[in-house]
Amino acid sequence: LAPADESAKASPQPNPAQEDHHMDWWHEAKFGMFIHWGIYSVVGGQYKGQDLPNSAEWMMCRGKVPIAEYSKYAEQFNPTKFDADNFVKMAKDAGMKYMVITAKHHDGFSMFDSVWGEYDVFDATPFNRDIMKELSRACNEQGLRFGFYYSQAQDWHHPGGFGNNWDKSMKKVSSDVYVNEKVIPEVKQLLTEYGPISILWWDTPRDMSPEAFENIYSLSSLQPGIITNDRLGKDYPGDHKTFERHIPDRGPVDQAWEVCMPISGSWGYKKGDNAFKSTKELIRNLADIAHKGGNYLLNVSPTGEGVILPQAQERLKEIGEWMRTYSDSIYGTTASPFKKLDFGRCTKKEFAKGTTLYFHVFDWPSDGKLVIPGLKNEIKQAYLMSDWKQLKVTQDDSGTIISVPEKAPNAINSVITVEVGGQ
Ligand code: JFZ
Repeated sequence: LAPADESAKASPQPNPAQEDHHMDWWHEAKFGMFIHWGIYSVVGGQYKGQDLPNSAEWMMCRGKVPIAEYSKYAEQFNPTKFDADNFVKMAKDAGMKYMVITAKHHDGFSMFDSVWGEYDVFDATPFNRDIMKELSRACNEQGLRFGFYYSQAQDWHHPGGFGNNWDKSMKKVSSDVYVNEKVIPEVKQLLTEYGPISILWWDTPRDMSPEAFENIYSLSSLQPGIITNDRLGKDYPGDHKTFERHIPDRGPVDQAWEVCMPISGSWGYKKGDNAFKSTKELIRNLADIAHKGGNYLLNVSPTGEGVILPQAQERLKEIGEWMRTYSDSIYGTTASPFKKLDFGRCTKKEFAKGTTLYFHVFDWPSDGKLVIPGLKNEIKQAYLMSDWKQLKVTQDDSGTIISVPEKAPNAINSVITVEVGGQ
């Protein structure tokens, strides 16, 4: 048995001067799954059988659907094919390290057994299950970080929520009423009854009273170390900046950031959506974002039956196959020291013994020479990440030239690992 004073020594006292490490896992992770799922998924962007442009999760607003009518979609929401373990496994197999799902989107429908009332998946649908609870459990069991998307301002169902200006039967109340009776209790519930929650993904900022902001903001302390995005309100930058759909030319250097993007054309399930990005585009996006120092939050859209479409599954599987060989060039990397490389991208890791650069080669050189302009550091070794085959390196005034085999090991992105000396 350890003497009492020994165990006291073993647990260090918190030191305020210590660095803040709560984002470490997120920076290490680089890649997550976003999920938009709700009762709108039943109709897939259609209203009265007609396609509504730009709808899916925005269907209620785009169609100016009265609350009483929209609520009825809950009666059709019965995703009997949903399997939380399967969703989580799909994310993990793709190499994703976290999952963020719509606990409540702008339509105001709660995808958990809400303390606020009955307008939720447990009470208002034939499904009668708490989807957030099932996913939280599955994520914890399989070792995936779990987080909630929560629409804190827009709520087209609550009379104090923002956004619904079409349902004239609504007797509006102040947004404080909405925040106090719905947002605060629901978010409190999500952060206390659903196990460890790693991310709170707010969407979208609107003017509310300063008290409302403060009260909502302070809830995050219920899950120490939770990470929040920058969409609570303009005075609340959160832990990271969110870029929407498009990858910035250059990532901010003084701030953590993430690109969220749907795998297809739409966030929520949209019938007939054929705008699926190719596996090539997705893998190269991941490399591009990592090159610029950000994270990639890639969205999938389950159907009303609880199915992630085969097109999405196939792409996730193919990304996973690439990741099984190349994930070391993604996880835990930081931004490229090169602004632009004609052949592709670069990511970087610092080790005690030196720096490793990962060159993501999109365009494989036809003459067997990969030229890296400006790289004049000592090269300790260079090898193909796919089979560790050592590569011959020469250097001259302009930079480094790596001799590579004729054929690219991977048609989408072949990574060459280069260990260098110096900074
Ligand atoms: C929001 C939602 O309205 C949308 O349905 C989806 O959930 C998406 C992830 O987030 O849409 C936004 C919010 C902010 C911007 C763009 C779309 N923006 O700041 O550019």
